[in-house]
Amino acid sequence: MPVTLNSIAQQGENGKAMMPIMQGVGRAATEIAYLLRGAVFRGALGAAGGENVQGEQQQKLDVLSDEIFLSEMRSTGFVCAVGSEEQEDLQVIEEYADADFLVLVDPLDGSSNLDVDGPVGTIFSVVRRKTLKDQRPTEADTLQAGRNVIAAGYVLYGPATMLVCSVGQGVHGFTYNPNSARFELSHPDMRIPEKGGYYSVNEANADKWLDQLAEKFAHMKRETGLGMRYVGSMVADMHRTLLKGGVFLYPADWKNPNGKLRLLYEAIPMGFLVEQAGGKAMSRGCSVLDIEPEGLHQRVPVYLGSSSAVDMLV
Ligand code: AFP
Repeated sequence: MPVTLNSIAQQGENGKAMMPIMQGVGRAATEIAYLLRGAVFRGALGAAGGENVQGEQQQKLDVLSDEIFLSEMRSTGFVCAVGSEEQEDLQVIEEYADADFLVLVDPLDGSSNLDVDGPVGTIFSVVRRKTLKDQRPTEADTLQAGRNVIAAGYVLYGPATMLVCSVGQGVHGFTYNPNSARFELSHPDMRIPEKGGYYSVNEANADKWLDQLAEKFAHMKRETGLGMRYVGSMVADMHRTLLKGGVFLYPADWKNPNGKLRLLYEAIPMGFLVEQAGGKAMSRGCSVLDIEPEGLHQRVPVYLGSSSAVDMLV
């Protein structure tokens, strides 16, 4: 009998809620994967015509994936609000505004890869609300350090669709089986190898890096002998880093003094997974999970991966 999402989601004290939430993520993943496969035939590729709150051009598929994810979180009955990279404000789910959990999501990360049929992903995390149940959830509920995260994960839309997640008891990878129409456990207890693997960074920015990174980076390359891979889609680059080892980084540079990646939507969920897989997740001088968020769309430099490689860079 294949091990399905529920058996992992139910571990821990929030199991009753994490089962429907993880199932909701699984349904959203299946719908988004289907949408991506047929996008070119339905005129769904290309720009939507608007910008998201970061001033980045939204793709039609960004907008559609965001709608799918919100709708699936609504259907769980356990989520009072969703914070999305594609939305300026918190989306309160009015019917369940007294529910205990909030979900933060980047519905379609790496969407600039869509034009070249490259891999993209969905990244999410779950926190418990801070406001009382009879109050309306607010942005303050989402501004919680990564140490408060209850569950996090990502979906990788690659040759197979994979859902990799953790409820704080290790990291487990599920692959969508089209025959059973289920996510089945394919990569139990993922651990980042301490040695080997690749470094993954947009090295074209090296001459602009801050924090004396260029010297530390050259040292790390010499000491570790790591090979190099970079897709430019965080989920794909992090999935490889989790499986093969090495380090993924998006550091600060003089054009992006806080790096490019969003604390709540990218850094914290991935940092949570990396620490659960035995690796290290650092920003400037501290763990990504110890940063107290100040805004929904805040950016931070990130260094994620095998401890020894990360240590040489921070
Ligand atoms: P897009 O969603 O605009 O493609 O950005 C993807 C991303 O946020 C993240 O997935 C990548 O790791 C990073 O940006 C790549 O950024 P560069 O293109 O600057 O290397």
